[in-house]
Amino acid sequence: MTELAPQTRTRVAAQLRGQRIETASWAYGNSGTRFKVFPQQGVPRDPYEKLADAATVHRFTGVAPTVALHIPWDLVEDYTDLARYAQDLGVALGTINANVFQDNDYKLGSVTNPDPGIRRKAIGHLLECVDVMDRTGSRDLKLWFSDGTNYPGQDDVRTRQDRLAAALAETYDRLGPDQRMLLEYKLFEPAFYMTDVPDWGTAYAHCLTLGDRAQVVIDTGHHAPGTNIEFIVAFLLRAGKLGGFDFNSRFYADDDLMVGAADPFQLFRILHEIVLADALSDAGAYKGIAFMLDQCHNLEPKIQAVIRSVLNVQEATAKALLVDHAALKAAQDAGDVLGANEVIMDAYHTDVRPLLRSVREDMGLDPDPIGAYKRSGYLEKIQAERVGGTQAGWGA
Ligand code: LRH
Ligand code: MN
Ligand code: MN
Repeated sequence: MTELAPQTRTRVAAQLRGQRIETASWAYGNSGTRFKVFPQQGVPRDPYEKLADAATVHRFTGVAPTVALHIPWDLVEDYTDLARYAQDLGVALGTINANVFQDNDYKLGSVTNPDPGIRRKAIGHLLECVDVMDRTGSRDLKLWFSDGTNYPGQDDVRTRQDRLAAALAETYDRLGPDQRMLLEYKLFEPAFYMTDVPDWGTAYAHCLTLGDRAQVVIDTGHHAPGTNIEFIVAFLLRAGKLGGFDFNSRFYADDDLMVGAADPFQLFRILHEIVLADALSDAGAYKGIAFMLDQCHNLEPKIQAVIRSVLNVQEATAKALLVDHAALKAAQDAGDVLGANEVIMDAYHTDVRPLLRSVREDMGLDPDPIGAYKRSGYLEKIQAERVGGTQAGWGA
């Protein structure tokens, strides 16, 4: 790496130290495809053990202090106790993800179901999730609906939108003043003909109607191939409606692979828009973006994969922070197409790993989180300890 100017290093290092990435409880459990779940030894048997794994990721990376929960996958008797346990481990409970997609009743939809009784049940779950947030101190409720239809004519599109709007409004009204609703969209799957919240435009329109505390969440795996995701990021930032990310990688559909694995350049382009809008942390001009990982590690060792993902986000962020904004603006204003592109590519091609190693040393961490994790013996310990019981994971 060419030497960074001392002021640049200081500025970039401070922002990297302040970065926060939320990991997902379900990334630590067993998962797979609809064809097979390959179990791994040592995976958590309950939400408490998931927190212990998440705390391990934070211990080695220093930038992953919160854990997202999925209800009812992370069902416990006492959420106040779970929050206290998290605190003892040095982490906190983060986003609460509702789940209205795994009950037989939801075959024809949850909040958009033609049956009012089933819609009531689904809304009841969303309201219960806000009760959980009150106990865990979580700021964000994340809603993803698998609702949709498989065949033209199966149900009325506009009526379903009315039902969705009513459910969202009732849930939004239940939120406390410091709580937010994040609405996630997804192009298709499990519905194959029409999805009720298929894209950012639909999510944005509902959030606009609801109010300031309703914002859109972008899951990077939820678009048609070739979609310009960083455009969506820029548009929503400008509108004040970007609430967060579910980061992951995809080669084909919603693959939920490690973020930055399939297309590190795309991750960089997304983070470039974030940095341009001064939205990287709550210390910046645009506050409140939740940077979450929504991934499933089917083959690879889970904790190590989550650490790798955190490092991938850090590397893309460091590169985005190195873009010379003054040079970029000068090239743009001069209509210098290639010059402007070169500014972006220069930053992208910088090897930021030495910088990140030194940032970790400044934070009192091992400069090599994966090596340190492997040497720690944590995996061997949980493999020996966590025998028997039900292994919790995606869908458990
Ligand atoms: C849907 C989704 C949504 C769910 C998660 C498990 O594909 O991205 O965020 O909560 O997967
Ligand atoms: Mn998601
Ligand atoms: Mn998904």
